[in-house]
Amino acid sequence: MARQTVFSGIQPTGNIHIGNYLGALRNWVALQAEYDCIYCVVDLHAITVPQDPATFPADRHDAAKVLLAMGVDPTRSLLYYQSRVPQHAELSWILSTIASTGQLSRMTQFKDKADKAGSNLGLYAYPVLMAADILLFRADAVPVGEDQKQHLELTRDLAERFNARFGPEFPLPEPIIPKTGARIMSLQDPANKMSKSDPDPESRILILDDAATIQRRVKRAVTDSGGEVRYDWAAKPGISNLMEMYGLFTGASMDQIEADFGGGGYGRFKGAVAEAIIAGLAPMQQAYRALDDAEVDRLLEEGAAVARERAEPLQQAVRRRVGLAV
Ligand code: ATP
Ligand code: LTN
Repeated sequence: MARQTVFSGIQPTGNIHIGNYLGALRNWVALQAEYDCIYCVVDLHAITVPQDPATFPADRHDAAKVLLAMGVDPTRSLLYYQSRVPQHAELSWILSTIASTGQLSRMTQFKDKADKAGSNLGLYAYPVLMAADILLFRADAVPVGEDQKQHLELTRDLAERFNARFGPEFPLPEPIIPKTGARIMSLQDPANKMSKSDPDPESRILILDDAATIQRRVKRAVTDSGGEVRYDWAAKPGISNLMEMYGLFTGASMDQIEADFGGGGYGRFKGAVAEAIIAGLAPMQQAYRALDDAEVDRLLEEGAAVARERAEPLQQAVRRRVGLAV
């Protein structure tokens, strides 16, 4: 049987953090063993909030570099910048003609971002472009964090609607969301997710942060009253968040962490969390430093060329369905 296709994307909107890694990127790397994987730095999504044209190319390059350093392997998977493959935008337009404006108005990410940054048509249409990314390659599965679940549902709705109207073209993609780590919370406010765009840098740990920064941020992480290390999101969200991070970096279960650190106070546990994160990120940081910038550019352009060739017959099938083919 042919291997199933996996597609996912990340916005080059700031530095990649451990929430991105534990929620999604860790799966990107692991899935390469079994699936035909396509990974995309979604620069067209990123410009739905204002980016500085002078620094954006460097941000985009850096996002690609971090992905390579984490283990996205261009000899096994496709990796490219979204804007270099024009079929994404073309399919997005076609899907926009069957997308419901009512459903788009209900997307929580749109509501959040429109409240903060003001709205524009691109921000509103953002989930349609995401659906186009996924459906362009007929992806079967999409590794993402919890916050993207609603967008995946919209993608499936659009695929179903297209298939009903124009004939069976798209499989319905399944989200791959991890059981733990799907929603890593801010270190400063465990009620909000860790995010690249949070104005407070103390709220997150970046993949490239040095040991002293990691130690400081974990030490200052907001924790709950009482000194007991117990996995309980309702009563102890700050500690539960740190426990998930520790568990994911070391392989320890929540029960095991409670047995090892339960009564030892927060200080000892936080020290161990920081050490686990530092050790977990070290190989990525080493790999990042070893990458050659010109080689990274070359790999991304090569990925885009292969993606364009692969996308074209698939997109031609869509044009045929809609009555746009010559
Ligand atoms: P922004 O704050 O600019 O929206 P972000 O930090 O949410 O950025 P994205 O580029 O939107 O990052 O997301 C990349 C991937 O990381 C997505 O699959 C997303 O679901 C996942 N992700 C983002 N934040 C978290 C988090 N706090 N915990 C787990 N997964 C996350
Ligand atoms: N919307 C996603 C990024 C994204 C994506 C995709 C994820 C764009 N296209 C396709 C999975 C599949 C985000 O904000 N994290």
